[in-house]
Amino acid sequence: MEVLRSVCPYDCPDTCGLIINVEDGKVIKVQGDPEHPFTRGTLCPKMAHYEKTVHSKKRILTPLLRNGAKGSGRFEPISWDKAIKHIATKWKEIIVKYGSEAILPYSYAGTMGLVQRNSGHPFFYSIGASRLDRTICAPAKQYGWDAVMGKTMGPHTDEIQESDLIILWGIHALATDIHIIHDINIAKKKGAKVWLIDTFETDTAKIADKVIIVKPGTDGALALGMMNVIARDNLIDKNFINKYVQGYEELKDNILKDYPLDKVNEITGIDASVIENMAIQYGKAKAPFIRMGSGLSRYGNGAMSVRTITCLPALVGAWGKRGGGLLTSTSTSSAFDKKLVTREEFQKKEARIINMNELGNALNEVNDPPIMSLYVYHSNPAAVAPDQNKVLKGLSREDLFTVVHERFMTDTAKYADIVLPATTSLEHSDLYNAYGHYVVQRAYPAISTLGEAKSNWEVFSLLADAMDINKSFFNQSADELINSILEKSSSWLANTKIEALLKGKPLELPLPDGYKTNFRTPSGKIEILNPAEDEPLPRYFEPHGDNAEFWLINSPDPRLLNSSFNEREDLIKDNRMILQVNPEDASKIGIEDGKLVTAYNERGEVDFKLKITNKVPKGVVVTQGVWWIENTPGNRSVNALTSQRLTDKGNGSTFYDVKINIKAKK
Ligand SMILES: Nc1nc2c(c(=O)[nH]1)N[C@H]1C(S)=C(S)[C@@H](COP(=O)(O)OP(=O)(O)OC[C@H]3O[C@@H](n4cnc5c(=O)[nH]c(N)nc54)[C@H](O)[C@@H]3O)O[C@H]1N2
Ligand SMILES: Nc1nc2c(c(=O)[nH]1)N[C@H]1C(S)=C(S)[C@@H](COP(=O)(O)OP(=O)(O)OC[C@H]3O[C@@H](n4cnc5c(=O)[nH]c(N)nc54)[C@H](O)[C@@H]3O)O[C@H]1N2
Ligand code: SF4
Ligand SMILES: [Mo]
Repeated sequence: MEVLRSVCPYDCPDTCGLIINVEDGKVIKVQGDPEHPFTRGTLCPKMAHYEKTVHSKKRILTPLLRNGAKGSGRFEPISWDKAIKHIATKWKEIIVKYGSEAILPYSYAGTMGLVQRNSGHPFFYSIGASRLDRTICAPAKQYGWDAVMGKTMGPHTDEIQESDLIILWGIHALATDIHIIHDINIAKKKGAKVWLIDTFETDTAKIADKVIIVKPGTDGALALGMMNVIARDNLIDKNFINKYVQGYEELKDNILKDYPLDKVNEITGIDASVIENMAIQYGKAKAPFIRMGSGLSRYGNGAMSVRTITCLPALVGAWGKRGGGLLTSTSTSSAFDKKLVTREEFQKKEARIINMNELGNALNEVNDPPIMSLYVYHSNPAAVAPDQNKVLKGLSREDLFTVVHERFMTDTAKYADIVLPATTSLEHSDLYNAYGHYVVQRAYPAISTLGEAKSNWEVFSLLADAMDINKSFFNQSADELINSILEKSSSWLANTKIEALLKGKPLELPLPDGYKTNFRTPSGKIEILNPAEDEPLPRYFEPHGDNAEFWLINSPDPRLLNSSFNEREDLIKDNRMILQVNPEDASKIGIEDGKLVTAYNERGEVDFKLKITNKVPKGVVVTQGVWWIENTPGNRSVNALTSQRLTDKGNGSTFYDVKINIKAKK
């Protein structure tokens, strides 16, 4: 038996180090790497049996050509040679007839490795395809942080261990950032208190001392209310503000005038006394630490909500204290030069940009040129993109030539003209950086490729050859490309034990002394007042909403990762597509626990199994997970209800800014 190292490739802040046991070319066991400083030897339930995904009977193992209606999932095997020739011929025809922008790539986060994730970029730049604005996740969160903190580095997760008040704000850590619980538990043993601020009582409430339920999309108002009390009671850190903060006096005038507690109570649904108490405890904490998730940023006011909350630690000087601060995400991207993969310079002229959240519109509306071909890789837009009915209508177009490179027959793959089989992360090489900690790692293949599967990099090399482009760049292997990136390593990496990285070991990047108060903004200070913004000071404005009765929260399920892991019967045997509803709301509509209901709004109708629970407040309903349609009780999954509307800044998705009505299923 061989024991090898690898990295979890999924879009999760934890980016775990893996220990893989291989016997006769088969993965027989997967464990967390005890030497990985954040993983610390444990894995989430999904990856604890990654071998069931890697060796799943549902893997696609040969190229496939459609031989039934679009969406039917009927295909016949073809050779790689034929598949690549077919695609190149079609694309050459489309380019002659409509121009290269008629081709649209669609990819996101099936694998987070630097090379495999980005290997389509140099290819699509070279052929002049339309560009995709990859904003489905949380660009509004980034925007809100940047508006206050600029390029300041996020605090190390070890800080949490030293905090006396940890606030999990819009993050279901038990599902989406499970290893942070380790740090929280260390702090709790020393007496720290933990608060959870969410729209309903998630399972993360189990580790919290206090759960604060806020109306969807109103966190910005909550933060303004807290700041009002902090200013009123002079709970500020004056020295810190004088030295490091821009715009406190201006903010103070505004919040005292515009955000009295009764108004904030009305907006957020939280009692004025609770807000007051939160502010006082936050103001008096020695080293309060906020871990902010993405949930609250997926609204029409998401960037402003994040920006407002990000001002809180500045008022109380949390940045100056060991254990204090606020973490939205860490950035390790400057460790490796991504541009060596993406190669924007291969573009001859700037092609148009299409927002990935607006795929439904892009495929259906009149465009010049129209989108005539879609190439999907490591993403499943038919399930994960908002406004599913529009997306499926577009994918059904007979004149749209769709290619999907996938490991499984996803909702999107079922609409393809050609499906290409993809490797799993244990079958290819890559470099990984993280967004929830400061560890980077290189992974080598642990097993040979299964069937005829090929990695993203390999497929783009074949396509480049068939399209006669950039042969010298695409003729190198993924390993050669990785080595060339490491040879030109950043100064950050050069100061480390790079040999450990080459051996496939996790490598913690060193943080510069005093980084927490090195504010990388234009003014060099924390910019509560940001003169470059059209709203120079934080303020509250309402989310989009819809003309319907209930807010629909549709956030991560611990057993899935976006739509990944739908192949895993062992994980998802039961409790799929549950809609959690408050008892009073359920009795008002006259619907019973365990029965099928239909949720609907102007965009679509989706069937769920009802669960009546006090964990959800009145006026809000909750479903978790993005399910493949074959795993739902009806013929649509949750995104038939969500909207293509964008965030205030960052062009992001607004998944939770959605309202619905509910009726018993006929
Ligand atoms: N198991 C699992 N892990 C995952 C994922 C998954 O699908 N499953 N997805 C991965 C990806 S791609 C990402 S981006 C991250 C996301 O992970 P997180 O950063 O945790 O963010 P979200 O998943 O968007 O939502 C987290 C919480 O925000 C809450 N929320 C929604 N609206 C509001 C609001 O207005 N205010 C407040 N305070 N809370 C609100 C939701 O109820 C939810 O509990 O997780 C990653 N990890
Ligand atoms: N309703 C609702 N919708 C959401 C969300 C939500 O909270 N609610 N979350 C949103 C968020 S935060 C995100 S980030 C997006 C994510 O959306 P996606 O990036 O589309 O993520 P997945 O659904 O995990 O789909 C990834 C696919 O890539 C495939 N894959 C894995 N590795 C490889 C590989 O190496 N090569 C190729 N070619 N394929 C591979 C997997 O089999 C999988 O089907 O979803 C969004 N959608
Ligand atoms: S999904 Fe997240 S928690 Fe689970 S193994 Fe991967 S990185 Fe770790
Ligand atoms: Mo995401």
